[in-house]
Amino acid sequence: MTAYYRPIPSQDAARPAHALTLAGGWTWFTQAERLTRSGPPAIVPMTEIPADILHALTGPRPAIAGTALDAPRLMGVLNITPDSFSDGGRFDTAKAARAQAEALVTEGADILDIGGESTRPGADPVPVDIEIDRTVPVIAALSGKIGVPISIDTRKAQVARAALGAGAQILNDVSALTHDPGMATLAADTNAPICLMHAQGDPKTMHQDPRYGNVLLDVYDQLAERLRAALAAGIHRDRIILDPGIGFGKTLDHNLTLLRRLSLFHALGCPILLGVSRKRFIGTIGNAPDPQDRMPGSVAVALHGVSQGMQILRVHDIKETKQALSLYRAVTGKGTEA
Ligand code: HH2
Repeated sequence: MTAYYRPIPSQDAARPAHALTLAGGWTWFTQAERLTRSGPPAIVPMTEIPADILHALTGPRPAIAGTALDAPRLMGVLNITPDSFSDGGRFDTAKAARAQAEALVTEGADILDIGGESTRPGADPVPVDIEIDRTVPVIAALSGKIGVPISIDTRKAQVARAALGAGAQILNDVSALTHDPGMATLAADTNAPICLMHAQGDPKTMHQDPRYGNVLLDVYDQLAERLRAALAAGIHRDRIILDPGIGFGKTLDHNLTLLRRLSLFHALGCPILLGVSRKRFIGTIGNAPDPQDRMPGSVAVALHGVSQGMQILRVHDIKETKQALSLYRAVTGKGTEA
């Protein structure tokens, strides 16, 4: 019976001398929750965590495109699309997109994530040339001038290659190399850091009755499998970010089950990215049908992600999240610099 070990993270000021630092970050742990597919969870001391998992849990995460991950970092979302679920049509001219990019950086984004294809449930795929036309001129205009790395949110190697050519430094593939095999080769050849996100199904159909045996452990196993595939393709471990893919082929209950035990994903030994900003479950629980009204709920869940040690938060509302994060960091005692 495979056992999974989820560190129980704490930021309490009363840190025991023997506590271990989680992933070189801002949380510590002395215990783990041992999870299996058949029995109830059990809380075990860290001495019962197998050595290889302990190594994965405690190793500091290397910087990504020059961005250190020993503190939570904010990735600002910029969708240059007519149909993204929350900002579609707002930044779909090059001028508006550039202005928004500059605003996000001024407000405190550490990374800018630029996308030209909506992946919201039910979205239609966008042809490569259109995705390139939307994103590449904006990336070219911003690159080297905004002081933070740009990531390209695409599933397609041709788009990713053009974006890297224009100055993007990070790849964000919501299909985790399954949509276009060329992505793996591109990431391996260019050494560009890449985010591999879990999704069940593709955006067009993923919301139609998604099912899991055990959503937490299934997503964990599938991300572990994607990580192995990336390593086998020659992508260096230091260049890989993993993401449980909140909202991608998941019901409200699936999302909540994942969010409650996010720290499990640190056992994969890579930095974790969390994208919850303005997503549907926030509207459902927070009684906010309009995505524009979901900022407070998004900030609340982002801070929960920080308490679980998530290194990168993908958010639309940088200014508000930055303020919340600064205060959260100040009162939880690990400096005020984040
Ligand atoms: N979510 C969205 C898009 N890309 N990438 C990662 N790594 N993780 C996420 O959770 C994620 C993502 C969906 O949000 P958004 O970009 O705002 O909307 P749309 O796909 O409609 O453009």
